[in-house]
Amino acid sequence: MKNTHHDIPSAVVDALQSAQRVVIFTGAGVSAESGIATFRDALTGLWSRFDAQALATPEAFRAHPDVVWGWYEWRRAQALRAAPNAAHLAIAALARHVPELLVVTQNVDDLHERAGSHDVAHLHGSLHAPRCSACGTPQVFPDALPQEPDEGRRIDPPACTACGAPVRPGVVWFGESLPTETWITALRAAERCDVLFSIGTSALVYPAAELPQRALAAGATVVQVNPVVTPLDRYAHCNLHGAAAEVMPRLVAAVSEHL
Ligand code: BV8
Ligand code: ZN
Repeated sequence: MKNTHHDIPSAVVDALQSAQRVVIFTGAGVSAESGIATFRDALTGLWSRFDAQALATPEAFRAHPDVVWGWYEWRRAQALRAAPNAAHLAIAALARHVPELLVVTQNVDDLHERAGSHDVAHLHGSLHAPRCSACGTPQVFPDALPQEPDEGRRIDPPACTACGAPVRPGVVWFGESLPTETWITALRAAERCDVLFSIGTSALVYPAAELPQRALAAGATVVQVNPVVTPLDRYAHCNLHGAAAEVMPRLVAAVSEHL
């Protein structure tokens, strides 16, 4: 049941039909068709001289708070302007055909929620949950940005409403631990599920990239959706090489036809 391009293999449909528990593991590729640059493409303009992995770190925020805060505010503005795409909507629809479905995302946008997914675990935090870098107090920002940050704009982070220290994005940076509760929930779901989909992720960032391996080890069917080959291709039961916004609606159509 290896690589297919356009039709959905019946074995995938059958696995979904008989599944009690499904995990949908997503990365930046699922938001690509909403116009949100994937992590590596998000470095344009001023940030092009930085490497994403170098910029998404506590050290970079300490050294260049205005560059890092400007980058995240530009990404937050992108996310606020974006709309869920057919992949997000199909994933939300799939939950209606499966007894238990959990979305585990590495993305920091809220497009899964806006598409109607209810159970979403954010392994790497959210652009929409800024907090104080010192006392951790959550900061509430108006959704409409004060000014549309253009690419490369440096913006000084605001001061914490409680202690005055710089506010930071509510995301997990490289070198930072994932939120413990969320990680345990994701790990348990991967080890108990019947089917795990890995959609739009380069499967390079750990520990998140461990989830498909944990599901495989526990005997689940693992299906990957990605236009390109990733390190997961050789382990997945099926690799659907296509864009998520094309593949996922066809998959949900196939599942609902057979019901
Ligand atoms: C931790 C939030 C330690 C921030 C992110 C050496 C070996 C192994 C591990 C390490 C190592 N050195 C360091 C590490 C650890 C490190 C790590 O894994 N580094 C990697 C790069 C080697 N991990 C960490 O630091 C993690 N923490 O380990 O803590 C620790 C332990 C205990 C106690 C204390 C500390 C924290 C990692 C979290 C980092 N934060 N995001 C932000 O968003 O700014 S990760 C970030 O990069 C994204 O969230 C994403 O997960 C990841 C990759 O970004 P992209 O490539 O853009 O996105 P993605 O991977 O999803 O790829 C896009 C894919 O979509 C592509 O495959 C593309 O083909 C596909 N696609 C494109 N279009 C479509 C599509 N697919 C479908 N349809 C389409 N239309
Ligand atoms: Zn504070």
